[in-house]
This record gives sequence, C-alpha cells and structure tokens, in this order.
Amino acid sequence: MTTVLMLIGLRKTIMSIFITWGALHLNFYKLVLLLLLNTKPAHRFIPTKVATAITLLSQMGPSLPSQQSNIIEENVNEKINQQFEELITTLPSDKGLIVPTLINYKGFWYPPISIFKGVLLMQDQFKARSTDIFLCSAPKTGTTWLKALTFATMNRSKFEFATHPLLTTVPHNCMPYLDAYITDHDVEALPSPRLLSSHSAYSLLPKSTRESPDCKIVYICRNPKDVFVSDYLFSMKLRAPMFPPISMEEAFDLFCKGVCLYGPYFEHVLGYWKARLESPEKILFLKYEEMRRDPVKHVKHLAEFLGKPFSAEEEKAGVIEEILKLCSFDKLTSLEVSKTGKVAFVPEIAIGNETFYRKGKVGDSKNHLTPEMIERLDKITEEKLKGTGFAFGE
Ligand code: PAP
Repeated sequence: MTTVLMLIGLRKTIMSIFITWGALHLNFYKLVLLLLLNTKPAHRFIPTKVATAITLLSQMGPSLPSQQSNIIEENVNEKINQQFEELITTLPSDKGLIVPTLINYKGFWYPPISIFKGVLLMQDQFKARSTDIFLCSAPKTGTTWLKALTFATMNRSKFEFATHPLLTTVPHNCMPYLDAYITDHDVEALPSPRLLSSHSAYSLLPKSTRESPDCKIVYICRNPKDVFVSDYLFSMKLRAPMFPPISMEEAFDLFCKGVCLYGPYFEHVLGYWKARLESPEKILFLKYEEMRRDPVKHVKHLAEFLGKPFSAEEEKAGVIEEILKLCSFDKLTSLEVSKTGKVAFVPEIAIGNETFYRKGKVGDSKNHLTPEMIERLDKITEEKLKGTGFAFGE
C-alpha cells in the first residue's frame, strides 16, 4: 500500500514538474499543438456553412476551383509529413497571437499547423503556369478587399452585378488560399487562368512562380501601425481561451522585433518591393491607403496589369464604379453571408466571416496605440526603409 501511495505521489510530482516546465518552454506548446492539431482532425471544427462555401467555390468562374479540383484526402506525402514534424520541433520558436507558438522557417514566422505543411508542399510540388495570377499580402493589409476587386474585375463579363457571387460568397471563398489549399486539393486540376492567393513571403513562394516570366503577382501592403492594430484585434477574437491572454503591449513588442504571422512585416514588404523593382511587368505593388484614396485609378491599373483593361464602353457604362460598389466595405459588411458564414482555410480553425471586417479605415491605429508606441514603430519603419526607395502610403 505504501509503495502504491509513493508511486502515486511520484507520478504527481513528475506531472507538476512537466507542466511547470511546459508553461515556461514554448516547445511544450508545440507538442500540445501537435497532439491537438495533427491528429487528422477530419474537418472537426468545420460547420456545414463552410461545406456549402466549398461547394459554391466549385461552381464559379474561370480562375476558381472547379469540380475537377477535387478535395483530396491528403496531398501530404510521407516526405513532407516527416519534414513537417522534424521542423516544428527544431526550428526557432516564439510567441504567437492566434496560436501560442510561431516557428521561424527561412526567416519568416509560421504557425506549426497544416498551413506550414502547405508551404513545404508549395515549394516541393507547385508548378507555375504562365497564366497564373497570385494575390500576395501579409495578413491584415487589405487582402479581402483585393480578392473581391480582382475576382470582380477578372470575371466582369461572366456575372451580372445584381446576382453576383460576391453577394453570397465571401471574397476568401472565391479563390484558393494556396498556403492551405494545396494540402488537400489538387491544384493541377484548377482551370487556367488560376487566381490564387498567398500570405507567404516572396522568397517562400514556389520557385517556379518566382522564376516564371509570365505569371503575375499582385501585392498589397499597408502602413505597419494599422496592420499591427488590425492584426492584434483580429487575433484576439480567434485566440482560444485555453491559451493565456496576450496584452497589446506584449504583442506590440513581438511585432516590433519582427515576430508576427508570416512576418517580419518589413521584410515581407521589402521582399516583394525588391522583386518588383527587378520585374515591374511581373509584380504590381499596391498600397491600401492609396487605393482607399483613389480606388478608380487603382482598379483601372489592376485591370490593365492583369491584361483585362476596361474598354471605353465599360468605363462609360460605369463598370468600374459598379465593381467598387460591390466590393466596398459597406456593401460587403451589409451582406448576410458576411454576418453568418465561416471560412476554414485550414481544418484546425474556422473563422467567422464577420471577423474579416472591422473599420476599414486608414489611420485607425492612432485610436489604439500610445504616442510612445507610435514613435517607436515610426522609428523602426524609418530605419527599415532607409535606402530602399520605398515608403508606405499615408
Ligand atoms: P486577412 O489577412 O485576414 O485576409 P485583410 O483583408 O488583409 O485580412 O485585412 C483586414 C483589414 O481590411 C481590416 O482592417 P481594419 O481592422 O483596420 O478595419 C478590414 O476592416 C479591412 N477590409 C476588409 N474588407 C475591406 C473592404 N472591402 N474595403 C476596405 N477595407 C476592408
């Protein structure tokens, strides 16, 4: 009996040491995440509405996944699985906002979930086509708006504005988010031209995409203060209550030292900026603030860049204004689909559609950051951009 009690006592002591150690070491969270998230979740968090969105996705436009782009059981082969598991336990890690841990892969921060497998797959297997169009961005820089505008522009002769798919489908479900999509879909089955999106850094896009002289990349950036605030508030809505809360001050410190999803933010922007300087015909570089100020000019430019310029008749008929109205913050937020549906880029997390819209304003960060925070981030921005010839929009 005494031996049994001693054993129980010993077990409890070992457990408490393990838990205390775990709370202090990020690798523990990696292991927990592995256990929680890497156990073939079989779309465990995906509600029926997401399945409906996937079906809709398969019924639309030229650059959208068609029925042939079957959802496949798993695209991840043994080699990628092994690479994934090795990397997530050996790469440098730090704190994350949505998931508690981020890992640093080739200079950029990823969550150790299936998106990271997607990035490995993108590099290993993705074959660019000369007709591919990539919409690239760091998170919270205007991706949702850019997706809506590009989808509406590319498909303008296909859909009536009164019955447009964007009235019933969120922009994120109108095109594959490659980083996640590639893990369980056949990207080869997508018809051309493929309209794809990615949050990955330029250096981590598939080699064939970077090297193809013809496939196009549209990149959008936004001033870092608004990006940080938008990201923090968005992430706090998604952070699971089981993980300890993270204050805005702490998240700000992480952002300033470059630790943020897909970041460091400045390196993300500058990677695309440098690539754009080298290949201006391949990369269109947009700034959220400038687009907000003069959206007509930018949508015209976008259409020209994509090889679908608006005709004089279209301009006269007000097609650009119709597209802008359809994709506007007010219109999109008023739709039923934006209030009720969910997007599940990855099986692990389903995101309420309403979460993608907050204020859609330029400069809202001044209502959230202290003057000291603003000064600190402005200083970092100045240092990072020195000598690059690049400036953020205001
Ligand atoms: P994502 O990375 O999660 O896709 P993304 O769309 O890049 O997010 O950025 C979200 C920001 O774009 C939000 O900014 P805010 O937090 O400062 O408000 C969101 O409100 C804004 N946004 C979303 N849709 C539009 C739109 N149609 N027009 C303008 N801004 C928009």
